Amino acid sequence: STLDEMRALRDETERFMQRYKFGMDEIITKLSILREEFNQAYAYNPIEHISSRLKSLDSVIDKMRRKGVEPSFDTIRATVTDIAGVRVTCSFVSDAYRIADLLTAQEDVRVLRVKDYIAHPKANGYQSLHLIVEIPVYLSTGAHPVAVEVQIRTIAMDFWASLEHKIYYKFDRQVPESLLAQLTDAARTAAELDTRMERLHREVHGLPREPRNDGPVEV
Ligand code: 0O2
Repeated sequence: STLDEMRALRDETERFMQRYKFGMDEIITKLSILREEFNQAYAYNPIEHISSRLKSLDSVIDKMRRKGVEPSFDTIRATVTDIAGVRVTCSFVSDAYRIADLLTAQEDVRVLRVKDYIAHPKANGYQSLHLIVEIPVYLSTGAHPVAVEVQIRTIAMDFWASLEHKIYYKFDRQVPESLLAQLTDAARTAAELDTRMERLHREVHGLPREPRNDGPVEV
């Protein structure tokens, strides 16, 4: 009956979304372990904060519409790689790359895509290191690979991005020119603060003035 079909679809949707939640949980555990271990081993904390969110089904469908793709479980799986999202806030830019390196070096983590908006900021000034990774989730039916988007950024980048995000939605994606210019300018100030803070930190710890620069660059 139609009712049975509706129930079946509901159950399939729940199963579909649940896998992303599990993938997110796996990544959060990995990051939390790194964070705790760093604290114990080096009395140093490269991670300030970890947050996560599961994209709502509504936002997933909106995104599919914007991309002009007909939503189905298969097309969503193939096109929306940020259903599971984990955000890592670090104090310093070098920590962002260090966390990315440590996570992607793990055997069960497969890198699908790297978007380095730190080395190559977006036109509006947005900076962040995005990793789309795939991780196996072990269910009663076996291992299922799940894509998780990991956004790694500094506190300054995060501060900027959260305000920009609010403004973007307040103006329904049509931000007035003058505000855009001020935002881009503020992004420059944030990037400059990051550079100064990193220098200070390195000076205090007797490290070379410039950090190594061999992080991911693909955009
Ligand atoms: P929300 O509301 O945060 O979920 P692609 O995946 O390649 O088709 P997409 O999704 O634009 O294209 O990829 P990208 O550029 O990596 O952006 C993914 C996410 O990064 C966004 O998710 C935002 O969270 C964040 N982001 C990207 N650009 C900006 C920006 O200019 N400002 C801010 N504040 N955040 C940004 P969503 O789904 O677009 O939005």
